[in-house]
Amino acid sequence: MHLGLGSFFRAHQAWYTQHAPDGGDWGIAAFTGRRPDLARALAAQDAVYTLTVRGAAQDRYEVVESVAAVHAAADHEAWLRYLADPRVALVTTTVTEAGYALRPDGHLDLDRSDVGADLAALRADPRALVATAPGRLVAGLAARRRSDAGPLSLVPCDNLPGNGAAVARAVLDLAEALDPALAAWAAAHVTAVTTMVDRITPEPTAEDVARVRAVTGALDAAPVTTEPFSEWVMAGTFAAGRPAWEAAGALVVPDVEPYERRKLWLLNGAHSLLAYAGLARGHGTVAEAIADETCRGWVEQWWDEASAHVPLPAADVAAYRAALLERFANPSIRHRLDQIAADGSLKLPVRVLPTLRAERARGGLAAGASRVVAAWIHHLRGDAPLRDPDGERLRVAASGPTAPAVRRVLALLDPEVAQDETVLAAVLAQIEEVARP
Ligand code: CS2
Repeated sequence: MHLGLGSFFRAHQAWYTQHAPDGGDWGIAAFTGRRPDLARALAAQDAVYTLTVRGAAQDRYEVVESVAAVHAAADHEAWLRYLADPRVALVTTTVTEAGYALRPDGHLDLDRSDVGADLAALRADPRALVATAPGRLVAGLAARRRSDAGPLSLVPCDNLPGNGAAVARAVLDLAEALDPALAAWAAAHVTAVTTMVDRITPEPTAEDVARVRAVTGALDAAPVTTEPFSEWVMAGTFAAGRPAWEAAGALVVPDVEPYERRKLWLLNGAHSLLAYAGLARGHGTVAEAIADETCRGWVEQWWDEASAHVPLPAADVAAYRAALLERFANPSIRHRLDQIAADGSLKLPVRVLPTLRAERARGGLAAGASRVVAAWIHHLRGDAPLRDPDGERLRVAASGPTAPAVRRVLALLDPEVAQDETVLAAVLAQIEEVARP
């Protein structure tokens, strides 16, 4: 099963399943996170879709058939029915960083109104329709326990460090609040696998539909476009088996952390920098921003700083950086900066702050890291619509005279960093720099 039917899942986990030698023995029942549109469009074409893999020089078209059924979130009865079936072995999730509803301390935010509403609904009726990812997972586990359907693994595929432990925390915290016996059952029967996922997959456009039709003749209302590069690294126990994803290129390792740092800091950190600095400099896409010498120099500086804390051989990191430059410059992938700019309050703490703290601890200036923060604050101070779960609070904190605004935003990000006068001064100077035409 999959929760979070969207482009990335269709270009990544579904693609690996399609390419696993035993993929034909498996099928994925995929559920949308919120909006039902994609489930409707895909259901009308038997959940089959075209994946366009766009390189700088040529495109490849592939028909993906590993998704067996698609459902809207509202089809909660189906969700519970599948999870009560012992043949279901895995639930992969792509629900964004915000979707796990975790507090900065890593525990489920039971004060969040949607989480509280789900808890109340489940207390009243275990089959009630719930909205959040933790709510849906816990409702599903309760159904699985009632039917004694056996072990299961959760496989989160979002850009969170230690995402296996994170989803386990979210689920166990909610289960504990609902029914400690359910939490005990889940702890004994459900494992959470940690993953690093990577494939740049922008939101599809009407142009994708037209191109697929023109080139392949297929009338596909929901094609996906992605890049040739793809990585999936995982660690942990699969309690009820899995497709042979490693035969399709996935890596199964004892520890994901080195890969996770490399990807979250170098790729995603640079993405956030390009998003905020690039938008400030009038760019619309990653390819445009990386072609701008100034942005590119800032990215290199950030990479020099972050690389020092990636526990992989220097040659590997250098090769990864070179590949990233090519991936970012891929002219066939229109990856919009405003899409990446969303949810900065959740992204910066995992993409940039670890390097900032590590650099300051060893007496460095952390200018590469602080520039990402500066570009973000500049974005918060602008008048483009903010997409962030903490948007209202951030907009207020970021308004008015610059120096106190920077201190207020930093305090929301990390109170300790907000006390660091060196970082404050750097951020102030860099906001000016980012804003300069
Ligand atoms: C991007 C990611 O939107 C974002 O924040 O940084 O979606 C990025 O494209 C993927 O992680 C690439 O694997």
